Amino acid sequence: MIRIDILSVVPELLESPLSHSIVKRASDKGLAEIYVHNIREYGRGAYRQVDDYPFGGEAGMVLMIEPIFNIITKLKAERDYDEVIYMTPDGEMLDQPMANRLSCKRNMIILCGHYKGVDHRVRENLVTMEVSIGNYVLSGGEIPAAALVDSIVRLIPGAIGDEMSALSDSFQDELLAPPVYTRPADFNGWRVPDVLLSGNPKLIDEWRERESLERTKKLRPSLLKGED
Ligand code: 6GU
Repeated sequence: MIRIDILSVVPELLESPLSHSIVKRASDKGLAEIYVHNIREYGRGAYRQVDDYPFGGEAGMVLMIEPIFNIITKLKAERDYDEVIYMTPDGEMLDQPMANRLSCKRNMIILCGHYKGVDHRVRENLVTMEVSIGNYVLSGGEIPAAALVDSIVRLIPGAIGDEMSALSDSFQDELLAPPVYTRPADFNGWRVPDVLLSGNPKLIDEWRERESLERTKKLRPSLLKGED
């Protein structure tokens, strides 16, 4: 059982990705417990203030340390956490080996930034790991957190119907997955490769391996050189 606590000022952004498909199935089966906490509920005063102007002056608002400290402290009093992850474009890039590693953890907190980010003391004192999903900027950490959680949860044994299928994903063996086709075998003259209709498992396996290698060479040569 893996437990993930996600902290956000816009929890609504996380609702749909966590309540459908494989992530939902894993939750329903009790393979993963995923909770979304609204940081605003931990804000101070009648307005539940969670952000403020940056010291030194600059445009944009910064998430305050106090509400985040309070929620993390409360969660840590209830159980031990293996990681407190902050989603940020300057973090370590999410890739398949990172997802594999994190899928073996028990309890994780994922903090989503928003606006200009969080008070840096959160990162210096509370966060154990910083994760980015790519070299581009999104408006907040929620969509990246949803991507991270999906990449982790789908690897938990039992989350995917056919347990083999996560292992045959692209990247899992540093190769892209081969093409797949389904009926009809001929759509207006666009035909499925004959070998897939041959019924010969050995030929089909060989074709898939060859396609994987060729697609990787063409589309992601850096994977073959071990650069990614
Ligand atoms: Cl983790 N957060 C934001 N705001 N933008 C991103 C990102 C994270 N990863 C790539 N872009």
